[in-house]
Amino acid sequence: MNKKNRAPAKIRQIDWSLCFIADSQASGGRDVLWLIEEAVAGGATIVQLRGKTWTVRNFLRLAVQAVELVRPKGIPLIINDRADIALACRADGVHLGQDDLPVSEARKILGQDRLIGISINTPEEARRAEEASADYAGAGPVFATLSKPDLQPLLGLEGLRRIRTETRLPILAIGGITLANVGEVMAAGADGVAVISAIASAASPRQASTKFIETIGKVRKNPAPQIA
Ligand code: TZP
Repeated sequence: MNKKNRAPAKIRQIDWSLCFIADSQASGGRDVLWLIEEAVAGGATIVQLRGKTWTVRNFLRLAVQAVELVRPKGIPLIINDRADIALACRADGVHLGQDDLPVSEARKILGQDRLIGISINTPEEARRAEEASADYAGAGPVFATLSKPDLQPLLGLEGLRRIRTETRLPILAIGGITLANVGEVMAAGADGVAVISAIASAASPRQASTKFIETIGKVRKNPAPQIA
């Protein structure tokens, strides 16, 4: 951290384990609010709303409903890309891509108390995210995924480990994360994972979330020994 050694209170309170990304294109005809409800009931600790194909009005309408749904449960709701929508629906933060508003500009809009996350793909972007005082980084894509067409180079576990050494920001690993690989992703140094399809397309999104949480809990209890 470039400012203080101690993370600000808003970060210390957050459980980064499992971010369910409710995506306008990956709901498979299922109701997005139902998916959020199920993922949270199963144990998702953060929800992000990602509405690349929604009109601003529809995005805002759903965002207001999503905030109403998750706030009583103490789960943070993050809006993808749009700081204006995050402010209007009183979300807990915004998640930015490298081509969106710079973190410093989003901070002017959202202030210090809301979360600002940024997508990163390289160690250099990890360093810049920290310098810009982002609150967390979404590192990916770790593995191949159909959920984001304009894909950058895959990080793989090695790339994720490298990024881990470059920043002390909380890292949410993203891209192709499944129940089969979440253990090794966490062992590579992620603080949590961000997941679209492995939850949204699961027969039971609630059960899928629970299994993610269980596996993440096991890795935290029994971390693989570090090789010096
Ligand atoms: N950013 C990098 S990969 C990705 C995003 C939004 C898509 C992740 O979706 P999935 O289905 O969990 O692989």
